[in-house]
Amino acid sequence: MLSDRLDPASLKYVESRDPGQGRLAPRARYRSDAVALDLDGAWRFRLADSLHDLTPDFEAPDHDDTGWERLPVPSSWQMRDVADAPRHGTPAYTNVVYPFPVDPPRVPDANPTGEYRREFTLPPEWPGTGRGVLRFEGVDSAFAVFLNGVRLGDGKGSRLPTEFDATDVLRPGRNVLAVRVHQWSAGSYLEDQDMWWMSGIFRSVALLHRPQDGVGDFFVHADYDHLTGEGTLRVDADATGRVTVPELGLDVAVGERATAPVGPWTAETPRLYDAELTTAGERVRLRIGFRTVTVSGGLLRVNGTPLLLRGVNRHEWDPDTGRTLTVETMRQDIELMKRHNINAVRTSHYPPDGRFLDLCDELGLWVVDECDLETHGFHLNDWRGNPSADPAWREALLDRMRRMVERDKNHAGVIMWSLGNESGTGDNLRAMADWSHQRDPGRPVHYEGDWDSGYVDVYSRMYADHAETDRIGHGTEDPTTDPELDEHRRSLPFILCEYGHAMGNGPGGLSEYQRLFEQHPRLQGGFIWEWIDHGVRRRTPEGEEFFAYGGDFGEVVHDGNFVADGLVFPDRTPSPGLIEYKKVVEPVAIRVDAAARTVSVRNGLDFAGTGQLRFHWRVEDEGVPAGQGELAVPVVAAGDSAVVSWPPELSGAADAGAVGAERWLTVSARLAKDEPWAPAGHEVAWFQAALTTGAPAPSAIRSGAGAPALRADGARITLGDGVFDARTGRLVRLGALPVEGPRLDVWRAPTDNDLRGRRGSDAEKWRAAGLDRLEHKVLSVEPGDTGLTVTTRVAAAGSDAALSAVYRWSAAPSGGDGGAGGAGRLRLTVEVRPAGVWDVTLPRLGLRAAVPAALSAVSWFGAGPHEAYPDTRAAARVGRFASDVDGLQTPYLFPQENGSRTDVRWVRLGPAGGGTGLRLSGPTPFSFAARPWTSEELDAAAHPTELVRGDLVHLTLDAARQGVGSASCGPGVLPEYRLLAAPTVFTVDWAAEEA
Ligand code: IPT
Repeated sequence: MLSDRLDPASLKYVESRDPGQGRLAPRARYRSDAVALDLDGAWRFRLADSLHDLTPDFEAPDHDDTGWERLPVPSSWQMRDVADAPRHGTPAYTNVVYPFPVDPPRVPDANPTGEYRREFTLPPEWPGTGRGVLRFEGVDSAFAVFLNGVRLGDGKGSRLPTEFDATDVLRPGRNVLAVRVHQWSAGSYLEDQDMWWMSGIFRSVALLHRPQDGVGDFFVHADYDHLTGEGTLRVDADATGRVTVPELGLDVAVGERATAPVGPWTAETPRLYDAELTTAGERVRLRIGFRTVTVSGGLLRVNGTPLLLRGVNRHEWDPDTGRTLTVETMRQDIELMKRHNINAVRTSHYPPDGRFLDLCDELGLWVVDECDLETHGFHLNDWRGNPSADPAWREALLDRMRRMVERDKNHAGVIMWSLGNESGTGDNLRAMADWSHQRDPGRPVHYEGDWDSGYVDVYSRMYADHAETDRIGHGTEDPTTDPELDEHRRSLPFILCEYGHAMGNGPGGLSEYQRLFEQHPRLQGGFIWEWIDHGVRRRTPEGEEFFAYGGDFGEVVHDGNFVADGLVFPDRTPSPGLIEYKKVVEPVAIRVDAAARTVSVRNGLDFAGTGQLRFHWRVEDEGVPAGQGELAVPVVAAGDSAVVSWPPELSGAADAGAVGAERWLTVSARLAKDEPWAPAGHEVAWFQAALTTGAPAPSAIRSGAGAPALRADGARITLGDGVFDARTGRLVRLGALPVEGPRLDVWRAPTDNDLRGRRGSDAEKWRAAGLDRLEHKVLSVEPGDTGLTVTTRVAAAGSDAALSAVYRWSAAPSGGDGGAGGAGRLRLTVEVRPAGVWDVTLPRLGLRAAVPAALSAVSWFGAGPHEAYPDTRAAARVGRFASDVDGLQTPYLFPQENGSRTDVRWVRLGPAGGGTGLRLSGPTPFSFAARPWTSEELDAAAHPTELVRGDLVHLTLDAARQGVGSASCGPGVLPEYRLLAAPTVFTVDWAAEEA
């Protein structure tokens, strides 16, 4: 029962649309010389299961809380001990669906409520005059604040600051602050972002002294005129004072305009000027970046120049602390982004911790700052009652917009305001846009959810496929639903605020998007969905770590691993998708003309020249270094190109003696000196050109004289080094190596992209066709004079469609024919021919085989070092690489096809310490994967910890693979990367080899 000493009316705010009572007007976040008391740290904490279970008088200064546990502030209470034994509920994940009945503004009776208490003493330097303000940077989702037993007010809007005036109740000595935080509130209806539901005081708390005659709020207007090179500064404030910019010799009154020649701020050249705003009572430190954002001539411009956004959507995430991040983690995110050629962030889908924006200003990222608003779950109820369209919610929505804009308005990096995400349509959104335009005409407004785009300044969409994006680029998109808006929308620049869904293996098709962005001026780039996998670090009872996703906490309603769709893993290890994106968006395009002996460099940056880069060349013969040096390239201005001739050393290396091996030239652009976000030598862009194609591979192994004869005796057939099972025709031994011989294989453990799709998933079709359960019928095993021919029919139960597979084995003469592994090389040529009706694509077309697990050391000459698939191929470079089998696995949170290396000329697997290994090579490059488990085991596992190493290494060797696409949310595999069943012949040579 509700404690009889608690007046139910005192809890009304929980289910009220009202954004808060007793709050101060929103204002900028800044640092000044005013005294501030950090209230982060260990607070006393008790979790009540519901409002019926609250502690009476918990706010009373003398309430005995000694029995309460201590919880860190900031944190989310569900993350407490989450790895082993969560103490206070658990995180719960849903994407769109509300995890409670949709009955706004009411929320469930089971409303976990945290009771927080802490004491503090005013520091000796606390002045006797002025005011005291309690500032909460973020509390999820509604809260009431009591100081010394007095209620100061309440608030909502989890990812936005709230301030209360504490002056009248502050005491010189001991003060007791008590905060009640509710998991669910009316505000929860506005916070249906695709992420874990978590609660608590998850951002910092401070008591700020507000001096008499101090600064309240101020707005820095710092424009840049690209025609004159002049900056214009005007700082508006609600106090009189002066603004000084020593470096510019500026000293002006608040509200007064001043101009000076300045270096502009851009994400590529994040020039900030230290400045000070001084009033009679306070000195505020400013960092000013001069830049002007406009939409003009149909383009989004900064300082007159149209931008190309190479962006990501960033949620705040840490696998151990959830949405509470340290400033080091924020910096790490930005450094990682900058190192991967990312130049823009959309703060999906709420304003980030303010310190993140300080760092974006400092290190240089374009920011689309998004309001804490998403009502996506109303979509599942046909948008009935959507707060965006209900006047009763107008104030709540406007309040959120105001609080974001007021907090973040002084950041040079913020170039657009976003109203929120996936909140349908409605006049409240228009009201937010109108307010923003009036308050800050200097920043365009973004919102994706209203495709008619009546009140926004850019046309924004998510997951539009390549064909539609191309039409938008041409300006030939379908008209708006409201014909009156069509002209307006056609005049707008276009961005893909989400694309390239980075869930699991992928996303595929990024290069094709980038080509469109580069081709059509109207397409100003986009933001990959998303930066990081929101996996929660947990441990199995055996102590093995894994990253949990939706459902792992027993949630009744959840969206599984859809929360794991980032370019970095939860621990911020880059995924192959990030490496691919880095290459696809590299800002400098290097090309080689081997015939003309030149290198061309095109600078794709929007502002900066290539002065910070040094160019370097390297020649390799079959991956072995054969020369390197610097390449003198003049500074290329943004948008310009230069062509330079090869230096004599490079020509020399290119011409050096006939090698009989493939010779490749790699040219790379690297940082000339340390930058704040990466050390000197960091590679920004690269290009490879083949200088020779190598010696032609032997097209056939000679038969006849010298070729080892085939011997058939009973159960075994021997051919050269190979021993075959006479009934199945499968290779069982190669020299001293036991082998589970190759056989046709088309299955892959479906990727997240295979498993989903707008028009049914590929994986469903594949399973329906039985591709995961093909049976191999041996039709004949025919030993011949010089070889063995095995004819099979491969088909699934219930189907008359089949793949006919004929395996032709031949042997190299002992002593070798010059090819590697000549001691006993076997050549296998496989002829595959589809029979019957094949109306599904194939995941892959190739072979599977297995060798003892001791063969764990892998080296290859081919593309690498990362996995690469036909449509995620841009970042893989040709070279010689080595790894152990474990290192070849990509640990996607949900196990799936991964780790396949492409364009492989040869691969060797051997024992770690040396000894007999297996060498596979072919006249045409192939792809390979080597795993401690089979594709079927990979397919069956839900977490990497469920995969068990056996005593074999399982190999897949592919002549062809289907691409991966981005169908988990977005377009599937592009037609050119779909793999159709077709007659195919491929050859792989097998040799046991000493190393
Ligand atoms: C889109 C959401 O904006 C984003 O938050 C995320 O959920 C993403 O999808 C998928 O991971 S909305 C979707 C209906 C396109």
